[in-house]
Parts: sequence; structure tokens; C-alpha cells
Amino acid sequence: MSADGFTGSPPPGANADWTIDQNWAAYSADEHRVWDVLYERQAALLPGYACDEFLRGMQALNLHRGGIPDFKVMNEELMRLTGWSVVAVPGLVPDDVFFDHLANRRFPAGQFIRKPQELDYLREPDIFHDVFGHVPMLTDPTFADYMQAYGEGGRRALGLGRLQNLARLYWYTVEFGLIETPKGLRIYGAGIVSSRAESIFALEDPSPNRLGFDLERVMRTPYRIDDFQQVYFVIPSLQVLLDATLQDFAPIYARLCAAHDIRIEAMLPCDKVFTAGTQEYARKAS
Ligand code: HBI
Ligand code: FE
Repeated sequence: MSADGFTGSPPPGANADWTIDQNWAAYSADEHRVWDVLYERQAALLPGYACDEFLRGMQALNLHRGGIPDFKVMNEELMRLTGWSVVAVPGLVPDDVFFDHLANRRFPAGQFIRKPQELDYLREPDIFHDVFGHVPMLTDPTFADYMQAYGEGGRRALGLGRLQNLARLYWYTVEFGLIETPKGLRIYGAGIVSSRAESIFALEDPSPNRLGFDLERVMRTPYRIDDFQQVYFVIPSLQVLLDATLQDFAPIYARLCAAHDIRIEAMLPCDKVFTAGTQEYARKAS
């Protein structure tokens, strides 16, 4: 436990809460170009794939301006819209540090950007995944409230030893969530929307299951970190997601103690099934 109560001690040069200076002026032309290549690809694809809240957020933050965004400039607009700000961190931070930032409306974003040869594969969230993937949704007031409620829930979950359940909730909503709209299913999850291949796979491929979101069901469902998801959960609205996270989790945790995990490719009689997947992709990839 370090002096300020966090578990891991920050790397040299980082503050106690693991934040660092973005040092925007130090990005090279090549690094700005990697951002532009990734941005152009996704901006061309996402109308018709990403939800309206995401597309509006992209516009509001002027992400089309080109180059890696300067957090000082981006945060003026983001703070005005929902009171959130983006803080630079060297990479993944300990869970308690992560939750503390979210609970205080600060989104920790990796300061580095992937190499040109890593365009499609990502070891660890870089600034494109974190800023392009996560930040546009933070301009939506309901989702902004959800992310803060998630951070507060995460702090409690750590105290109760229920981190795995909360991590699953994050994974199947913030990272890989789909939402129902009058025009069909759309993407709001950062892990999908920042990846061209998974944006197409998540909405169009017959392989994965697409099931109605249920908080307890999600908390019992393991996830893949190494490949496309075998199941995507669909929320009817962002408000439903926020309401689900504002409830008291204690009775849910009590039930989860006695419940076993659900196989990742399973569909249960109580599931609302949008797509009964073939699991073809997972079978071939395994
Ligand atoms: N740290 N910087 C950063 N970004 C994340 O998305 C992140 C993290 N630490 C922990 C974490 N995510 C996951 O454990 C969450 O599911 C809690
Ligand atoms: Fe992420």
C-alpha cells in the first residue's frame, strides 16, 4: 500500500494517482499520422454502425480536427458538457486507482500511441483506443453518469472481493456493448468502435450470440480478451444501463456467491435472443 492508500506504487515520473503529463508537443509527425490513419478508417465506417450518442460525441470533441488530440483543448469542451476530463497515464493502472479516477469523473487514457505495424492488434489500450473509443460517449450525460456510478461501484466491489463481477460488467458494456435503436442494433462499446474489424463483426457476423442485457447474467459470463467476443449484450437504452448500476449490488452479490459461471457461448431460456450465433468464428479460431 503506498502513502496515499493506493495498492501499486506509480512508475517513476508519474504522480501518486498514476497520472502523467500528456506532453502533447512531444508527439512526432509519425505518431500524429498513425492517429489520422486510424481515425479516417473509423470515421468513414461508423455512420450506420456506431450509435448516435457516439457520433455526436465525435463531432462535439472536434476529433476530425486531425492529429492526436491535446487533452487541454479537448477537456474544455468535455468538462463543459458533462464535467468529465481525460487524464494521461502511462498505461493500465491498478484497479483501485482506475475506479477512483472514474468515481471522480476523470478518464485515464494511455499517453502512447501504437506503432504503424500494430494498427490492428493492441497489447494494451493506447491513446486511440482510450480517447477515440471511450471519450465520445462521455459527452452523453446519461453515459457520463453511468461511468461515474461504475467507478463508485468498482470501489465497493474491491472492498467486497467482487472485482471479477464488476470487470465483466465493464467488459460487456463499456468495452463491448451494443444498443437497440429504431434503425437496428448499434455499437457504443469502446473496444468495438475503435476496431474496424470488430465493428463489422459485432453487428454483421452470424457467429456471435447477441443477447438482451441483464446485469446479473453479465456478471456470471466470462469474456475473451484475446479475440472477437462470442457474445455481445444489447441494452434497450443508456438509461436502463445507468438505472441497473444505481441499484444496491449486495443482494446480487449474495446470489452470485451461490451461482456458477455461465459458459461463454451458452444461451439460457431466460435470455432475450437477438441472434442465436453459429459460433463458427470461435470454432475456426480455436
Ligand atoms: N487502467 N488505464 C487503464 N485503463 C483501463 O481500461 C483499465 C485500467 N485498469 C483496470 C481496468 N481497466 C480493468 O480492470 C477494469 O475492468 C476495471
Ligand atoms: Fe478500454
